[in-house]
Amino acid sequence: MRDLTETLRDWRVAAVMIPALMGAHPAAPAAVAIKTFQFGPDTVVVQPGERVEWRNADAIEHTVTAGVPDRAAHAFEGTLAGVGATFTARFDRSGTYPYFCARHAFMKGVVIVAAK
Ligand SMILES: [Cu+2]
Repeated sequence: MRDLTETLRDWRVAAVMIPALMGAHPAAPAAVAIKTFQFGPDTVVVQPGERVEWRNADAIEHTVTAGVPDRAAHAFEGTLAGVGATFTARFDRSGTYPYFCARHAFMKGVVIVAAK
């Protein structure tokens, strides 16, 4: 015969599992590597509400700065100090979001947010 503790434990497991099975967890962020002074890929396409994560593979500081050089938009801005540093931004509205590195203005990328 099952005791109360066992029944309660099963309910807790169900409470954790059901949202997971229903897809309640957000999608993993789209990944952009920053390596040898390049954003790779330099163009990512996500759906509204999704996130992009940049990860620095260089031993120097880069930034992910919204806008274009000399016209930073500041809608998102991350400073990635060295190897392994990450920055994540969530994009809720459809549109085209150019960005660049404020330390090395030749480094450019774009996030395209479009509903499927
Ligand atoms: Cu840079």
